[in-house]
Amino acid sequence: MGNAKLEAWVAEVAALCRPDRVHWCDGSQAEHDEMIRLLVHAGTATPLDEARRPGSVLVRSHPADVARVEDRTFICSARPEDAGPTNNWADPAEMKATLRGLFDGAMAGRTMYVIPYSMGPVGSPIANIGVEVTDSPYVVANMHLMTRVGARVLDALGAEGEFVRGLHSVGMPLGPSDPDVPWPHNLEHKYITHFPDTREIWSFGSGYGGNALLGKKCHALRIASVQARDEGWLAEHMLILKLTNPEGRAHYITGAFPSACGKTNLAMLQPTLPGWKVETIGDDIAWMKLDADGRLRAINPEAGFFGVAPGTSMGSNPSAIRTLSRDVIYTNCAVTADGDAWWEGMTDETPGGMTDWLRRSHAPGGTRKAAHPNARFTVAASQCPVIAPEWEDPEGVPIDAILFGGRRGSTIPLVTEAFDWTHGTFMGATAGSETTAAAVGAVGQLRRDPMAMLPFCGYNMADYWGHWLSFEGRTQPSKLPLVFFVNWFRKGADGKFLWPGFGENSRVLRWVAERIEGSGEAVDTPIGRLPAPGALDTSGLSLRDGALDELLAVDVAGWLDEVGLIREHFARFGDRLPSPLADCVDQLEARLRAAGAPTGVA
Ligand code: SAT
Ligand code: MN
Repeated sequence: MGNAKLEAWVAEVAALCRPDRVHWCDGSQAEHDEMIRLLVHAGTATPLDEARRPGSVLVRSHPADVARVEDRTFICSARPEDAGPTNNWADPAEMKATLRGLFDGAMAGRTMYVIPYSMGPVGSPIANIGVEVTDSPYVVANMHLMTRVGARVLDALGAEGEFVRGLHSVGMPLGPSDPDVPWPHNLEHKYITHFPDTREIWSFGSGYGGNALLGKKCHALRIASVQARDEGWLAEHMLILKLTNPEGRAHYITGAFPSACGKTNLAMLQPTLPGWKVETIGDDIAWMKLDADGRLRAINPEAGFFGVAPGTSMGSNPSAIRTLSRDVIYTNCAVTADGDAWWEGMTDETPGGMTDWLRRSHAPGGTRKAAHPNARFTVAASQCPVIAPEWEDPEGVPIDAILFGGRRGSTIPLVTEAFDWTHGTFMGATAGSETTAAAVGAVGQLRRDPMAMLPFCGYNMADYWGHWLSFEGRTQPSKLPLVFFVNWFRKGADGKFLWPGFGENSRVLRWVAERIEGSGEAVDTPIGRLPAPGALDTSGLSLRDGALDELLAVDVAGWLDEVGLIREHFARFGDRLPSPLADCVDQLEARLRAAGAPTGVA
């Protein structure tokens, strides 16, 4: 028996978009193979060498459609203040009228695919169902890998179940004699729109990544953050990892970092500390609910990785490289003369005879990059050699610690523990990071990216902080995870990174685990708890002279500047700012002034 609401909605969007055909996706291998065949036939995808990368293709997008478009992303809640100052707001009725005009006949000459998907293991109490309707076989093939698609989802939905409605079109209808192009999209009109009150997503004009794979940022973060607010849980831009110490005791840790700041690398980290082990639960999104015992349990709502390719190598992330051995969709990478994918940082030497992501022949040694900086791989998480056995546990895993972080060249120490949940929320709310190529726009500029959710929070960010703060009253505070702020990207006066990062980050994870267990030593400082001298395991690590002191010092002058920036950031939210956060910044400043004053003590 079908779901009448789903059938009615599909009929309605088909009448609006007027595709040539409607195809209900079953998520089968045969269907996936057919999508890949269509992409190759259309010139969108090129098969890679079957011996080197079995079952894998390289897709090249249009150069004007390579990343999320934040300035074309809208939250269409009833009132502008519901979306808040960090989102683009549009009136829902007006936006619907605009979109209906754009979607009218938008799928002519194309097939409309109906993709029933589950975010999270099918049937998990934390999972949620969505249906994406799209005219892009590239989207279908990616959704096959990134979500759970097919008949079992419709079974779980049942006759009465509710689902998030996602309508997507590349926005390029074809007349009867129009030839298709390799990467159909709409140069003039791009809209990534969310209607949180009705749990709808309408996305027009882009075929790339988070603009088009609607289960990911649009559903699992922007719509889900609103559902989570309404229902008392958390939908976060976080990796989830399992850390096991040499004695076999395991802890689960989440980490919120902006796009392209190393979430995938941290989730798959190979510890340099002997006997320690990291296994992956997720690399981008965590949904967390309080269980009957009052602990936060997390699932990874996704089934695959849509990871940044550049910089991924056997040195930086060997587990990712092994994950990518077969059945991968590469997007905007270069292709080598022998039919393999390549990107900057994959190998020390740039191979000769490559074709770049724009199909030009690539000369090594030039300044031109062979792969786009936001080139991506799409691959099933089950292929990851360090995926944790419990990664699909429908109950989720209990979270012991939350890490916030960003790319900060100065001021912010390697690791700082929050005094308590409220202070941890303050740390997340004030996180700053230098921008990356994951979104269209300038790269390397400092912006506040609270909880790494700046582009992904579906409602007023100040209310979202209030929601975070509310967890202290929803359970015993001692059952909540510890909160830390980490910064792998600190630079010295010479502009070089002070910390080696990657596998060496296990030293920070070790201290986090010891803090969870109550054995690790910390000192209270004005900004939070820092590792006590000697508490961070640096055995066998060669750092430059003074680097560790710099990484773990409180730069009072730098922090007083930071306080000014935090005040500016908070001022954007007016009286919507929760008062505990205003108190936190006052207290931080008072502690810094006391420490900085000649007679003061830290
Ligand atoms: O393009 S995505 O939004 O899916 C990836 C990212 O920016 O994190
Ligand atoms: Mn992300």
